[in-house]
Amino acid sequence: MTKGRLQLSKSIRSVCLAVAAALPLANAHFVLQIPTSLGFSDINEVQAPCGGFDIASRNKVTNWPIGGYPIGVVSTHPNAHWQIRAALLENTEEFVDLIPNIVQDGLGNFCLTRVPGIADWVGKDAVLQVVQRAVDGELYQCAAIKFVEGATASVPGNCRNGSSVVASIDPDYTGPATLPTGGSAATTTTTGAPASTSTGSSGTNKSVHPPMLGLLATVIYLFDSLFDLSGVL
Ligand SMILES: [Cu+2]
Repeated sequence: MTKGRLQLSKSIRSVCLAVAAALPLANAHFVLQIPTSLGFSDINEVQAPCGGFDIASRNKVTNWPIGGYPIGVVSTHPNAHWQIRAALLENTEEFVDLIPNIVQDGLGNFCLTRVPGIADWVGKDAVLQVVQRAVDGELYQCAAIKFVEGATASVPGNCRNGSSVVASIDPDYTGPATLPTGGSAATTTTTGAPASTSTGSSGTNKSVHPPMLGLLATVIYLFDSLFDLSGVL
């Protein structure tokens, strides 16, 4: 490695290396742990769409109930912006948001307990893409998935939140994603009991129009603030 390259690399990595020492995954920007990813490469994670891995790889396919499946990551970046998307394998040019974008503070484990599937895609080969935008720019990890009928999947014990992790829906999000009923699903609770909120109506996913999102994010944020989640965050 040349001196110039080394210095560039050092400056890019300085922030996440500073905190990586405290985490089991040294040097990693972020690692998708749940569901099983297509693979992780620290160096190639900046490459869209899947961090350097073949988007068509189907070595381990996760069945993803429409009712929701957990996403668990470990991040070494303190201020991260997350985009959770999926594409059909037959059309990997077109990713669709599964939930509104998430903003997250804090380091370490981060768990979204209940990310809904796309009912129209049941039975088709699909790819989950998790995009993190943070200090190192955009980073990518993918997983081979297939949406299936069914209620919310259980959350494994290793899908959890670091003690300092706080997350909420990005108030600037204006995209088309639907929000799961009982909005706390899109935030960071790891218990299996995301109580219904004022946003809940039916058991199906609810379309949220852009003007609603700011209010909704506020509601969810307040909702979470009202409850003592210190034991599960
Ligand atoms: Cu990094």
